[in-house]
Amino acid sequence: MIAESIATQFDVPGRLVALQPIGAGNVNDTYRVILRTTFSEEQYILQRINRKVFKDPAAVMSNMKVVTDHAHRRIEEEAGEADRIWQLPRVIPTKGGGDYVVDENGEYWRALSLIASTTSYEKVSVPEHALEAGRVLGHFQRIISDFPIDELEDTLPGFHIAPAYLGQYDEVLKSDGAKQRLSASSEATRLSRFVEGRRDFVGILETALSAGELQLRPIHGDPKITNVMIDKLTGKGTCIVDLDTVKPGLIHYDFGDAVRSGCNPAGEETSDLEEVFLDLDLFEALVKGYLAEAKGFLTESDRQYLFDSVRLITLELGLRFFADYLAGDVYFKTSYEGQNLNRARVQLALCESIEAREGKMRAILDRHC
Ligand code: GN1
Ligand code: MG
Repeated sequence: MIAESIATQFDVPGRLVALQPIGAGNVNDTYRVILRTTFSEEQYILQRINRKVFKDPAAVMSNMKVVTDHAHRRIEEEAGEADRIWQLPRVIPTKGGGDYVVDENGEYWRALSLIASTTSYEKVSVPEHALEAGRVLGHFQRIISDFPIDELEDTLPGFHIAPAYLGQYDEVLKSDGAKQRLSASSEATRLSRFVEGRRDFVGILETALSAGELQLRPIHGDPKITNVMIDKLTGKGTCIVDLDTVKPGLIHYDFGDAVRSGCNPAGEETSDLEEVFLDLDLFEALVKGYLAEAKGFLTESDRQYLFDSVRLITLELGLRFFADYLAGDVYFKTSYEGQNLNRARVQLALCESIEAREGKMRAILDRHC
């Protein structure tokens, strides 16, 4: 197996004992690597970067290196005053001193330090967890907020640009395969109507950016709940992982993504739409946790768009899953037929629930901002 021969090329002592696939993640392939020496055990995370998604994996690694170096420094500087031990994985070099290994098929592999004694969850059911998710995102955004964006490459052009996803969806709809899938399923037809009714809303953040109301900053890009690591000993959030999409963007993409994944108790993969809703108690907790860190760098305009970002990122992900289903599952990994359609149903049901709670969500934001 290729992964095994790759696993021994990083600068970690010991003989390889096991390579365990870690299921989470819709894009990259991830393994936990276990090595043993005569005296101890070493573990680290090995990942194959999905080249269909990330066309320039070297740029992904370069961003990851500079941002983690910066963040590690900031964590160290603040360690004396912190209420917890913040962590962030580091890129483990290869034995030759590089940041990644390219295999014989041209695939890129990287090694990251494992944040031991932490775990993450697919779903959130208690406000304490949502609060930690908000806090972890706010902390990450804060410690990278002074990193110059012109030193970051755009690893995924178009990522979170909602009007561009709508454009891709329109392109996909022109193909025969998409037309067939759409007409064969009443659910798909229903979703397409849902999207149609929201075309005017899709440009809201990009318009605010062009108008100078919002500005680009370094962002995480993918702060979904499974990327928020919770310390098993203290129950506190101590780390955010999955730094592929760190790049210049709007902090709103992150806030919206954290809320859509951290305040829907049913999670992304449920098939029971009745269970899907935006839980206001979870939302209030997440907002509190986020603002505890983010209050200092948010502008008045930033605050004005926080509610819209939640609605938009949820709609956007629904649209992305839906377009991928119609295109024949070319982007997100799937394990059963129709999974991307189901994921789209969940996100669009969540979007509807968010719309129904707009007044209450805005009131919560006003109370805490
Ligand atoms: C993908 O790889 P993963 O599972 O962390 C996707 C995110 C979506 C998420 C939905 C690069 O993230 O944008 O929100 O799936 N990442 C990319 O589960 O497209
Ligand atoms: Mg990711």
